[in-house]
Amino acid sequence: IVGGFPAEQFEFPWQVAIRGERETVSCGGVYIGGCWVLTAAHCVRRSRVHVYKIWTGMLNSVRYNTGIETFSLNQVIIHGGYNSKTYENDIALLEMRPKNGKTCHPPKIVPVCIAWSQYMFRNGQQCKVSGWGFDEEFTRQYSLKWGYIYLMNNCSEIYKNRYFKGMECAGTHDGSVDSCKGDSGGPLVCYDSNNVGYLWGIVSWGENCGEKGHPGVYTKVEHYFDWIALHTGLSLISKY
Ligand code: 4AZ
Repeated sequence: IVGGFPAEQFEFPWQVAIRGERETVSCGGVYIGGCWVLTAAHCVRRSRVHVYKIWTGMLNSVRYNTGIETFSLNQVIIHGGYNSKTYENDIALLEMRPKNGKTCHPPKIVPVCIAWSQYMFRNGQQCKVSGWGFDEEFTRQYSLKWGYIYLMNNCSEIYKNRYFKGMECAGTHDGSVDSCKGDSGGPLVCYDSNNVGYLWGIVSWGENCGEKGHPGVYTKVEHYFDWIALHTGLSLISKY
């Protein structure tokens, strides 16, 4: 995260870390209930299901803290329309393996609500993005950070033929707060008038980080509501 603030443990209780074969945080992810985590498709490969680990309750990726639980995966579901060149449909579901008959729902880990309508939030809405990715000095972060960014509706002009349906832009006017390398797969959460958070985006791509005029691009979760409901079987809030 470029700019922003250090997070406290469980401040973003749906934020998870994905660790790959190199025992570092490779991506973020979002707990949505049951044994299910949402992330970016470009973070995972179906064939690597056995190497990934999900870490919940983690604050600092090099300093161990109590409250961490780790899960192996049963399944990686990558969206059928994912295009690794254009990052269209950059969304994947990870199914965690419940540990010795227990659940996938450790104490203090809370599933995020999924946005179900394109009308819930509009241009200029303030939202929070979080992750363990690079900061403004392009330095790897070990402790979770978060920042305020704003939904933007001008990205079809900014990114032209690289901006597709199912993508959403967010940033700040001066680029001082942004997601960056390593934040991919993590949550962009917007808050309604009752201060209930809804998952609106998944960190996907952008031209560099923290650059004025180049907001971050997010997978627009609402666009994939039916796909998520179908593959997880979770009873998400009714769409109608
Ligand atoms: C990346 O490389 C990346 N500023 C993630 C987010 C953004 C840029 C790059 C958005 O994973």
